[in-house]
Amino acid sequence: MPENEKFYITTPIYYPSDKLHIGHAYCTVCTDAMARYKRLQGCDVMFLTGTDEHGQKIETKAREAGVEPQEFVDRIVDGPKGVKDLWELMNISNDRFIRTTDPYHVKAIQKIFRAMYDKGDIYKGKYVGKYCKDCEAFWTETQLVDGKCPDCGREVQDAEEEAYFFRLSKYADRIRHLLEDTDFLEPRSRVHEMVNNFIKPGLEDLCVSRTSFTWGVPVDFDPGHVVYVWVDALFNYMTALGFQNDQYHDYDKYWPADVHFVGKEIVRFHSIIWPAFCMSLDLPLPKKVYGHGWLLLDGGKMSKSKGNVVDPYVLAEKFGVDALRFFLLRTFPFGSDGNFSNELLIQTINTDLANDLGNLLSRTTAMAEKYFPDGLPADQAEDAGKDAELIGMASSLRDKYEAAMEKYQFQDALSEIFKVIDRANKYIDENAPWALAKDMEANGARLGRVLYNLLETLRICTVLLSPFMPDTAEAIFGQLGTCESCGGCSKTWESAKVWGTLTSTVAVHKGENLFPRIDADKAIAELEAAAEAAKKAALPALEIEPFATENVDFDTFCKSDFRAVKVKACEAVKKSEKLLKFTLDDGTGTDRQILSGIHKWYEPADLVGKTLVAIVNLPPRKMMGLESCGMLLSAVHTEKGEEVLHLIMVDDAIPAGAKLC
Ligand code: ME8
Repeated sequence: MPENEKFYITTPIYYPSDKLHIGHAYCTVCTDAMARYKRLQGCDVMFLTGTDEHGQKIETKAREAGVEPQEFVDRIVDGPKGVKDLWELMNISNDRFIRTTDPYHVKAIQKIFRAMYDKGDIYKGKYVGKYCKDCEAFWTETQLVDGKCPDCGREVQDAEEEAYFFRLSKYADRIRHLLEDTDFLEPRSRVHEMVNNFIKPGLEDLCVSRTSFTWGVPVDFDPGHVVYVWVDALFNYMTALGFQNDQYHDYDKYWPADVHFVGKEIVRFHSIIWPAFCMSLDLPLPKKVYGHGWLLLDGGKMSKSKGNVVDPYVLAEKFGVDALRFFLLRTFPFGSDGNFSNELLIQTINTDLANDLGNLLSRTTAMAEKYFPDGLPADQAEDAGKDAELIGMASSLRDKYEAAMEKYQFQDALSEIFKVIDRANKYIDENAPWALAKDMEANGARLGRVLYNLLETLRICTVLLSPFMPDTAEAIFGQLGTCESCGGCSKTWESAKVWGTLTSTVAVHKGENLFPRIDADKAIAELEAAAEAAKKAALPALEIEPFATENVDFDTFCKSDFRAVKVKACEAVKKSEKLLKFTLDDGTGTDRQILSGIHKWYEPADLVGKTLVAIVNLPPRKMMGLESCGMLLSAVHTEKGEEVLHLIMVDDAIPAGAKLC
């Protein structure tokens, strides 16, 4: 029992993004479940998250938005539906939130950079190589894949500038030993990736300063240089505890971190570069880095730039935050990639929560309330033959759950809980409480015991579910009548292993249905409509075609004969959805017929009498069997992704046939 043991856990610090998606929420929800589990065990937990706010990418985005970088990040971190809002929505219980623009962090980074320089691990040189702006990562030619960034597949830029370097190569052997001979990095598959892709080809020194932009921590002893964003970012795990600053005073208590949870694409930074920085300063290494997989959508990584993101706000509003948290933790093995789909989300909610847990809870509480409205009877009759298996499973659940949680296998921990829930549902059918209730005198004591066993099983499961669905767990405890007399002792970690903790004469309070079944077809249609609307809303309000880059000479231009024409008649062409047939007065005395594909924007009757502009010396062409002699001019642009067209209408005072030049 790790009571009062310290446990320090972190998420990566997020790039401020105006569109954090369910993939981002995944890592933080998993970290939160782990932190809550450790608190349940009685640990003294420090759970840190935050934002990584410096770097060229942010500087560029701020410039595009027409604001200063600080204003830009403030808006995204603190603003409506910003990073902090999202964590509040997802019920994230972080103890601390660091922003790398916090002044205490900035000053600490300057001291840290200087300390590594004084030690001789940072030296001045010249950087020649490639840089991925999106990943804020430097690459050598040989590390590129098809000439592109090996992490995100985007184009890289040539980079050449005076820069400071960190002697990463010096630590290669120690890092290799750390990776191969200890369980510092998990899951194990990530160790092979790191050793084969980075260590074996030879670790090169790392460029740790930039001069081509200014949005970063200035190197205080060399103006013009800013500290490479990953130095700034990685040390957040220490500065947030008070390392090299007086803002906090928990460094001695919590460092080294027990585990850093990080996505697989940033394992390199956390398992090679980060321990090397710690080694350079002779600081204890974090105990573990766990590289989790990605949530994929249609087989690809969710990312805003690909436009395939899933909005956690929409899902949480529709299904509830706890159901969403539960889905993320229950469905995807933490170390591997998983495919997100709305169908899977709804199926998981319906199967596990509505059917299995929901049914167990509502059947048990409904029967307990109906048969024993004032509480279960004190006199209860055991039937060891019928009860032993359920009691055995519920009593041994905590150990199995703990074994899975200690390996960060949230899916397995939940699976163990649901095996017990499943068994309890069968127990109801086997013991048919409704049949026992027919003769209360003969069977009342047995019925009392059956219901007690079910309530006690539910209580144990709920204690262990609480790190995953904190609010729901409280609501279930309320319905079970847990802790009304004991003052909290039946919700504890200790009590999850002690069968019989619930007061035997407990009175339940059947409440609202916590897990209503979702109509999958309806919900999916609504989600798709919401996604479509969001996609549209994200499109630029107005788009105009790029201007022609090739010049046209004056004589060629003058060959086009533009004339004012008056609409004498206009009708839709039969069997065509697009075409309108115009009969036009072009001033020659002979009617001119022009066909134009504009029915989407105009009703024929509305155009009669209008003065339009036509180019009249195009060769005639046939459309739907009808001849078109010329073309009407219109203006086109795109609005929220939709093409919009306006016919060019000119002053009616202009006579038919007048030449436009
Ligand atoms: O990497 N599935 O920040 P970030 C699962 N600032 N996880 C995902 C995901 C997906 N589809 N998309 C993103 C950074 N993530 C750095 C970290 S730490 C010192 C600096 C995860 O905002 C991603 O893997 O790009 C990472 O762990 C986290 O979200 C933050 O990503």
